[in-house]
Amino acid sequence: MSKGERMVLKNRIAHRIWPCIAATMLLMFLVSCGESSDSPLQDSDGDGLSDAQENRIGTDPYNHDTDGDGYHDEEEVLSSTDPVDRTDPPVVIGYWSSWGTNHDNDNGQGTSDPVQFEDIPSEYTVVMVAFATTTDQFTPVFNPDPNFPFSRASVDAAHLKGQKVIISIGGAVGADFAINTEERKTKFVNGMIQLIDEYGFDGIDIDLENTALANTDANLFAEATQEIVNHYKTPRNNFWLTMAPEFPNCRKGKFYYDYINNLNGSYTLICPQMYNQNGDGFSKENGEWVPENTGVMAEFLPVAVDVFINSYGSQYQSNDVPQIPEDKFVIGLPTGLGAAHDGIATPAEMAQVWSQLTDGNIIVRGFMFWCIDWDKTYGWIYSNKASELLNGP
Ligand SMILES: [Ca+2]
Ligand SMILES: [Ca+2]
Ligand SMILES: [Ca+2]
Ligand SMILES: [Ca+2]
Repeated sequence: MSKGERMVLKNRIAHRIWPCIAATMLLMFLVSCGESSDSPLQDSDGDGLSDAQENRIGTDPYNHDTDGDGYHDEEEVLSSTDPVDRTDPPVVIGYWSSWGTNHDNDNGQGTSDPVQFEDIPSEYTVVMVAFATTTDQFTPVFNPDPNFPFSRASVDAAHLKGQKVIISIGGAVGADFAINTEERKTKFVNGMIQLIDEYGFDGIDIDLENTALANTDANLFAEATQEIVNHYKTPRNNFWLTMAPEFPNCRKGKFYYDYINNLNGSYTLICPQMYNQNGDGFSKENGEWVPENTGVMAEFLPVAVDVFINSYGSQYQSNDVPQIPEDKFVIGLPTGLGAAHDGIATPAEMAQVWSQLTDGNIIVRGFMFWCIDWDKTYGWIYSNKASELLNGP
């Protein structure tokens, strides 16, 4: 383990311990004074902690999520993460196929082992339920395969495991959204709200691809997204907005460039897909081309992260993407050979990249994986490695 990694780990461990101590001291204080009149129960921001409690532990009594990391103040105190550190907790995100199993014919890996929702390991702290699609270009449709039961009770059970459950909109197949009129926008928003209410999802994930990008108006769709987020965002409810754009679609002139910029300040996490782009890539400062591809991900990923986080080399057309704060940036990868055509990193390459980033003092929020069933097929090596890199062994 490098010095940088040790420092990061040390900081994370310290960050996990102090809220425990703070919470215990707070509890002792409250018990000893019996919540007397000089300890007001007023909870100005409705996050479950009283103003007095918040003043003692150093969180903002007028902001339900002091550090803006998507976990409200009480949630962080109860789970012993640091309520004033935007990188804690880190995230391991996985896509769950509500139809069971995936196959990828190009790499000769056959089909994946299907995963029942309830069997998703707790190493995955955020589960993206794939997918809400459409048959008429604007009404969201979500019909999980009856062989892979999924209901509101599934979401409740995941919450007990500490998992967030997000509905992902789009995907590569059957999601030909074309949100390009006010009428369609309204129908889409109402349909999503109905769907979210039915299952109790914690947020939405935008994964529009292919024709949906060509036929959907980025500005109008950003308005639709904001309306959904506003509908659910309450002091006690951190409704999440995440995105998984294919990285080339973030460039200036492409859908996600405008879409992301329109939603600055509103999104929780952005998880660019760093795979399946047939050797597309980014430029180094000297103009040297660094492609995405299986076998070269240890070279590609640090450059790609730099490009997004630091607007690195934005003088190059390839690198002209929206700047994303590092605590809102997640590296999107496939879980092995069966999960994608190209852009597959091994767990060893993930570790190499993580080490290089942390040595350079870059702490991104975590890893996103397509997909959980292929991770299972390969013995959970991806979620285990990500959890180890982010939380320690
Ligand atoms: Ca409060
Ligand atoms: Ca607060
Ligand atoms: Ca927080
Ligand atoms: Ca935090």
